[in-house]
Amino acid sequence: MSAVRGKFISLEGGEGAGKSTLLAGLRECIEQHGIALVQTREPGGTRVGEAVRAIVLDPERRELAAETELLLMFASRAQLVREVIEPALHAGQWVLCDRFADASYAYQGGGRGQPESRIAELEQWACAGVKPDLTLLLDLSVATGRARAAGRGDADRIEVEADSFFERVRTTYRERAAAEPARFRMIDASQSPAAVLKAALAALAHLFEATA
Ligand code: Z5A
Repeated sequence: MSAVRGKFISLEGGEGAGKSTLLAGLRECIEQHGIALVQTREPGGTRVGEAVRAIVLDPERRELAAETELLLMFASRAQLVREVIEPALHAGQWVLCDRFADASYAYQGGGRGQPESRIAELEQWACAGVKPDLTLLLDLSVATGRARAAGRGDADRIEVEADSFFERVRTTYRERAAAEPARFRMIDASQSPAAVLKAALAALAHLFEATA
């Protein structure tokens, strides 16, 4: 067990924003600093969470109510916090997570219209105080994100939504970033992958300094 708690970094953004691409580069740089890292994703990251992921992204499950979708996202998150994130942070490891609670505010709140107060209640209960130290928001126009994601095969249950849904998602993310500037760093995701990585590493600099 380590005396120093690890750092928790989440990546957020719309479809095709480049989170997976950035994760690979970030992972390499963090490990080069000699920091033990756990990389995970939402929904998913545990056996229970991956089962939830299969349900919520299944395009055949058109019957899923917005309330059920929201609860399932938090069911996956509650498990991930207890099984993966909190034990890793407690052991001094860093956690790099592809999406976290902000995604529920953006997609289920902004996108589906679920009340923000209800999402906040669920966050308080399911996350038990675990919150990212830093959230990198990859901001990109819906059109560019969708163009990048096109041609990857069949769209999942959320990807089939209209552009207006993803515009609301983007607006909610940007509002959350503006409301919590100390936690969020918004990165222009229309830049090259190398420029996005450079901006992300600049945003991580204070975390590396705190660890040195
Ligand atoms: N969801 C939710 O509704 N509520 C929640 O609480 C949570 C999630 C946690 C997860 O899907 C879905 O769950 C997601 C939100 C919802 N639905 N949507 N839409 P996912 O994990 O399968 O997919 P995603 O999170 O949306 O990511 P993505 O679409 O796979 O994109 P990405 O990882 O951000 O992008 P990428 O794979 O790195 O890049 C996409 C393409 O662009 C690829 O060809 C790259 O080579 C290219 N790329 C990447 N970066 C660049 C740059 N900088 N320039 C040019 N091209 C680039």
